[in-house]
Amino acid sequence: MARKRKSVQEYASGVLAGDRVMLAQAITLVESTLESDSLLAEELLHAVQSHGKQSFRLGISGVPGVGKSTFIDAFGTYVCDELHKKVAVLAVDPSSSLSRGSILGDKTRMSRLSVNANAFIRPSASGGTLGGVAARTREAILLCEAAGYEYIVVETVGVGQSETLVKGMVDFFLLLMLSGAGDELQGIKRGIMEICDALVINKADGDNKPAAKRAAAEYRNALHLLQASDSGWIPRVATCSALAGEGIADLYTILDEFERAMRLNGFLDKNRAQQQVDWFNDLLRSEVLRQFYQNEDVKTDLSTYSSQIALGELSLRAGLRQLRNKYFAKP
Ligand SMILES: Nc1nc2c(ncn2[C@@H]2O[C@H](COP(=O)(O)OP(=O)(O)OP(=O)(O)O)[C@@H](O)[C@H]2O)c(=O)[nH]1
Ligand SMILES: [Mg+2]
Repeated sequence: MARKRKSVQEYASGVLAGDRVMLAQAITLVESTLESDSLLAEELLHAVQSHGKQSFRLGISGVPGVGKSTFIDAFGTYVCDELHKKVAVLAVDPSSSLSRGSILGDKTRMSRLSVNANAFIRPSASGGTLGGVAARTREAILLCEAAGYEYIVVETVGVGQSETLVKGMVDFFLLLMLSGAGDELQGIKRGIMEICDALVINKADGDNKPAAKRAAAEYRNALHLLQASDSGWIPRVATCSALAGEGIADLYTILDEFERAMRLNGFLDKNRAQQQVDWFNDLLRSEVLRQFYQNEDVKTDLSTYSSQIALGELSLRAGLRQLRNKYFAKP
């Protein structure tokens, strides 16, 4: 597929001017896995990096059907229309690496936000590993911020690894829940409680309202048992109805309180700096592994050693020692 190549300057000035079409094309460029696009993407990210615009990054997770898309539609519309801020919605989709589909960031469930002039919705990048998808989402965040989007929402399905990845790229992590669905079902383990900054019980409407309030009280008690995180922030519990638009403004108040406090105590910047370092280390680690396993000698040795080990002809220790001496020995 022939794409007319633009120069870095063309992309950069379009993005910095907030041109949505250019932004979408720039994201396509950084998502590209073509070696030939890689350097251009690097230069583009460098060219837009010191834009000096401020942003807040919000991660949202929850089991399928909990109401993430409906929530983002309501919340995003509120932020755009009432607070006059620009909102970008991105997604990390764990299923996309398997099916190459993209179930998140869907515009159909975000009917209001998708036509809002202040909003930008980008479906999940597909293909590659979950880590690869997440790496590209992270760069898409940077481009959206350069384009003047002040509120960046990153959505993911709550199935484990993707939450940790999203947590590592946002300032605030919000977990959407249902009342009465059972903690196990919703992946509520201690681990996930520890990474969330707010736990929000959705569908608190109609007959479901009392149960949602009860569940909120229970979670509040459970969260009290956890220690405050490095930031000093104690996770909040709230209820909302994304469908009816109830509780959305209250939730924004919580986010705003967090943002103010974390800018004041320096945690926001400190956390972002740490996320960059962590990210760099992750990428380096996967690059080293990739290079190692792509090496032809390694491939041959690995197949020989594997069959010897399977047959019991070689011990694990001996195999490891021999390969270590061959590939990592000091000169
Ligand atoms: N009663 C009620 N229904 C809701 C609410 N929020 C979402 N729903 C409904 O729940 C269903 C799922 O909502 P989605 O927003 O698509 O959920 P999701 O978490 O994005 O789902 P996936 O994209 O499949 O992971 C839809 O039929 C919504 O209309 C709410 O606050 N109250
Ligand atoms: Mg959805």
